[in-house]
Amino acid sequence: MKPIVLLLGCLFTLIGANVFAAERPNLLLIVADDLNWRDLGFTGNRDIHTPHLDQLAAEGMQLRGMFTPAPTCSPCRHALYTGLYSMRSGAYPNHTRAYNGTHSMFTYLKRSGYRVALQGKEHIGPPQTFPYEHLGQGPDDFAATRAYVTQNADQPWLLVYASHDPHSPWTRGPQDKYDPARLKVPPYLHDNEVTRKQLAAYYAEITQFDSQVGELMRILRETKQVQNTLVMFVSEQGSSFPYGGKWSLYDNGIRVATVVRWPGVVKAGAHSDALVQYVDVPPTFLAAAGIDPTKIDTGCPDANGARGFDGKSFLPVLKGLADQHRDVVFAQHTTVGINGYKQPYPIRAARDARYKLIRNLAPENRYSISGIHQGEPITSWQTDAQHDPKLAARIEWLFKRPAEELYDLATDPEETNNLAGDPHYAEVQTRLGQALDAWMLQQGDRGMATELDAKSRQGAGRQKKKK
Ligand SMILES: [Ca+2]
Repeated sequence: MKPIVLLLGCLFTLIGANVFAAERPNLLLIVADDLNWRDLGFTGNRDIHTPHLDQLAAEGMQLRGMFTPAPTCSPCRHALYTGLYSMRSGAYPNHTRAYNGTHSMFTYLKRSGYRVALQGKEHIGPPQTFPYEHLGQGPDDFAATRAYVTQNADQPWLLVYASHDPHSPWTRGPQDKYDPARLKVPPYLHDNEVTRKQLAAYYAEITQFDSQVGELMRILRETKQVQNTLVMFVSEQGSSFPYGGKWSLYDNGIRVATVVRWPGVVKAGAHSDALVQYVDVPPTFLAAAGIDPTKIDTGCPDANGARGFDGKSFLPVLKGLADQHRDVVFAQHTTVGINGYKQPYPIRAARDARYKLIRNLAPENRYSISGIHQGEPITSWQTDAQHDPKLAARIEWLFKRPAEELYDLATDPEETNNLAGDPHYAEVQTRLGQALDAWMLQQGDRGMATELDAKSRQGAGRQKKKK
């Protein structure tokens, strides 16, 4: 009897494995560039036209608790592709690269038989860490996309589609759709003519990005892969307006609009508020492909010598089996090496479902980079502030902040009422402070010393592409 049971067991395992292999989904990750999570139709902006993304959200699950661990292009993409936080991987300033020997989801999926490619913006390195085929002549080369996804029907594929939109300069898209005078200016921006004009141009580029998403979905439909492809969209990180979020750890900077569409697995029209981070995306993709992400050696140990991912799979959230994933999410911002920076102004943050603690590690310095502190629209804001003390104070906050900031996101989503030092919130401040300390230790993050090392972590990656 026993040998027969054993034989049946083996047969079942073999058949099971084969069936599973045949069902491995294609993986399409769509990444915008400098898109504030609020600036989409489906996240509530009534001025913006994003019909294809709204459709995607209706057909998939919205993850409302997704956060990037870094608010600039290069470190946030490294975290998204490697599953490692910025300090540990060495990819923490902008225009950066991971430590030699670090692997990424391209490595693991390629090893397991996927074809792997990236189309559009790279801004990551070194090339050995990201062994993908770089597709086509830019994001608008959809002939290359179509050729890639139809190359071999027997082999699943991963495609990261990384748009350049809506990164500034805002020159593309249907500008006639947006009348500056009629827009509702978001409350965190100062409303004047310069802001409105720039906002209209930025919105037009968001619609341009949306049309790229429409093209990608059309290709999946026409090649009959719309059922067996997991599509994930992420908004990347905040926009480059002052208070638009980029270069800051406010929610405008680190919160990410995210949709996952996977027919048969993820319920259409669903949403989750579970806290998740970019570092959780590679483990989730591996789990979706039938690979155990807890067995992965990332090639890049943390400060305790552990070699696995910083992230973990949120597949149970996608399947509707869990509504929680993380207690706290983390983020860092490194200013050294950013265009136009004058003094180091390192920032760290820990956020739970309700509160956020931000630490400015060099509050004695002034924060000044070209992106938000120089040129337009800030110059026009400064002119208006000559007769507006409230606006003047708001502008000054962009340059100089206290050592600690604490916000209650439930009552203060714009993060304008700093509760740090308020005895009523002392327990919250201590708890998030301890979580932040533990994270920095695990990451080997030495604060200011790490900030001052940032230039050694720049350059020599794949070519950085700027519009
Ligand atoms: Ca970006």
